[in-house]
Amino acid sequence: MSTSSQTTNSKLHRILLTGAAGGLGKVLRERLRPFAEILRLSDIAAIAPSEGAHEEVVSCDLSDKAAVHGLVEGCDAIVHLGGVSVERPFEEILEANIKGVFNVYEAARRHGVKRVVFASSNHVIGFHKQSERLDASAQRRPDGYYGLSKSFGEDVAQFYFDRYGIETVSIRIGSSFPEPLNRRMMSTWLSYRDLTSLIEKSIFTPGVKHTIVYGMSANRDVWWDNSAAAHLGFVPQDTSEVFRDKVEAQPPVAPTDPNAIYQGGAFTAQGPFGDQ
Ligand code: NAI
Ligand code: 15L
Repeated sequence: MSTSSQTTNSKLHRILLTGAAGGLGKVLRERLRPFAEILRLSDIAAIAPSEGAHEEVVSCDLSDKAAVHGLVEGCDAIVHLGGVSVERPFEEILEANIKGVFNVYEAARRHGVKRVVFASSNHVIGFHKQSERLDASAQRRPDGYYGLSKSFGEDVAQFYFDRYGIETVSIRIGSSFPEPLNRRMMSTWLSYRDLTSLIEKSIFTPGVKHTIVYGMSANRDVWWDNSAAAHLGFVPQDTSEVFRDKVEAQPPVAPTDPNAIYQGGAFTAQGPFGDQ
């Protein structure tokens, strides 16, 4: 992060947001506005046009190396949300997530970007049981090609810190939606307010090296321990408890259902696809 382009302690000149047309991207388009003079919004899908000089809209396929290098040039930090966000055939994951994350970091290296916030996922550790409590050093147990791609992304982040000093916060997001959609998400839910706060901390906290943090609100029954990321100063403000009655009105989940066994829930049983 170049201090020369930092206008205050809490505002950069230009932040790149990939995945800007997605569910979280649309939310963060508004919520990241205070953190940069210019937000560069990018996606392979159509994005609503720029609403003023504080926004730049750039269409880009993350698997296109040259396009990504152009996209990253001139940015002070990258919030990398773009990619396939569910379990899909490996070839799709390979292009968007694996080549995509590599292209983003190579471009960051070439263009001197020193801070990345990487949208990792709980599916990096999805095959751990819900009875386990994990910290950031827990063995990774990806629950599919998607989880594998996020695991690769975390390794890329570590490599680019060790080799080039590019700092990253990898946020293993639980389930970030307006409200928890099922019993599993009572543990994994991350409110949009808490997501925004965590991204703010991830952009501006000095000296994060490569930090892994679990993205969850202050839920009652959690599986993850964020003490290794205490330096971020992230204190979640919301809790899934306020939705408990609504969620528990849903039919019970069978004890043999992956949603009741594994931290990654149904992702542990999706695929393979076709002949893979
Ligand atoms: P989303 O699927 O709504 O958004 C992802 C965006 O990436 C889409 O707009 C899509 O068009 C774009 N994209 C896909 N392939 C691309 C490519 N080749 N080039 C450029 N853009 C491409 O997902 P959502 O929910 O907004 O999640 C954002 C990020 O956070 C994703 O990386 C996801 O894996 C991660 N995440 C989200 C969680 C959640 O609960 N919403 C939980 C864990 C991780
Ligand atoms: C994810 O990684 C997905 O991107 C999101 O759509 C949810 O399925 C979430 O995990 C989850 O585990 O609930």
